[in-house]
Amino acid sequence: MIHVLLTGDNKIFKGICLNVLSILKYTKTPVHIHIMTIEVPWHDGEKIPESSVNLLRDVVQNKSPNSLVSYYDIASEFIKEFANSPNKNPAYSPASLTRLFLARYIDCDKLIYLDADTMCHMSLEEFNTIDISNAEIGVCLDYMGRFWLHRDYFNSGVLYINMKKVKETNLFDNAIELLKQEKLFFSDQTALYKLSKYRVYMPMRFNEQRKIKPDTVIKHFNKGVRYLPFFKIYNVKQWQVGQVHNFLKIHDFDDIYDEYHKLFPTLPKLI
Ligand SMILES: [Mn+2]
Repeated sequence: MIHVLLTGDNKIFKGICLNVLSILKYTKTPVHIHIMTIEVPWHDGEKIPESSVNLLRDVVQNKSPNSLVSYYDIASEFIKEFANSPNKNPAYSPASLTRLFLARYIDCDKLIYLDADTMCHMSLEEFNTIDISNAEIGVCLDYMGRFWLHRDYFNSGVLYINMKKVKETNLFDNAIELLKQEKLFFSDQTALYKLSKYRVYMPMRFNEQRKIKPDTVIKHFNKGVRYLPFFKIYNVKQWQVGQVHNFLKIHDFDDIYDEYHKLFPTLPKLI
C-alpha cells in the first residue's frame, strides 16, 4: 500500500481529483489516499464536503478495488492552534497549513505528500528508489528559492515523509509551534526548512517545477517566470486546461481531463 496525502479547500478539489486520476493511471500498487480539509471563520475558503470525497472514493475503488480514500475535517484542531497565529493568513490559503497536522492523524511508515497543483507522470513506486530510512523527509530543491533564498532551499509541494522519524523528532508539531510564534514568508515551507535536521534531496524529477521530461515522476504546476518576449510571472494550474494547452503547451494530461469530465459530471467543468 502506498500512502498519499492531499490537502486543501473546496476550490482546489478539482485539482485533487485530477491528481488522483493521474496516480491511478500509473501506479498499480494499491494506494491509500488521505484527504485533509478545513474551513475557518477568518477566511472565505470552504471545506471539501465529505460527499465529494465519497464520489472520489467510488471512482478510486472502481478502478483499484484494494485502494482506500480517507477524509479528515481537522477544522477544530486547526482553529485551536492557529486562531491567534501571525501566520493564520499565509500567502496561499490557511488550508495550505493543514498538512502540518499529518502526524497527528495518519498512521503509516512512509507518506507521500503532494500539493493539489501536482500531477503524476509516472508510478509512485519510483519513490521506492529513494532511501529515507535515516531522514525525516525527502525533498526537491525549490527552482527559484535556491537562487533567491538559500542554495538548499527546498520546495514543500512534494514531501516523502518517514513517519516514524518525524514522530520521534516532532518535526511537524515543532513547525506548528514556530508558526504560532513568528511570521514567516512562505510560512510552512520555511518552517519545515528551518526545523528539519535530516533531509534527503531527491532528483528534481520528483518535483518537476519546469518542463516535463521523459523521466518526470511528479509535475508541479507552481509559479514560474518567463523572460521572453517580456518578463512575466505566471501561475497556471493543471485544471486551467485552456492555459495548460495554449500557454504551457502541455498535452500530457489530456486523457485525464476527458476522464475527469466523464467520471465527475457533477463537479465544475475544466476550462
Ligand atoms: Mn504547489
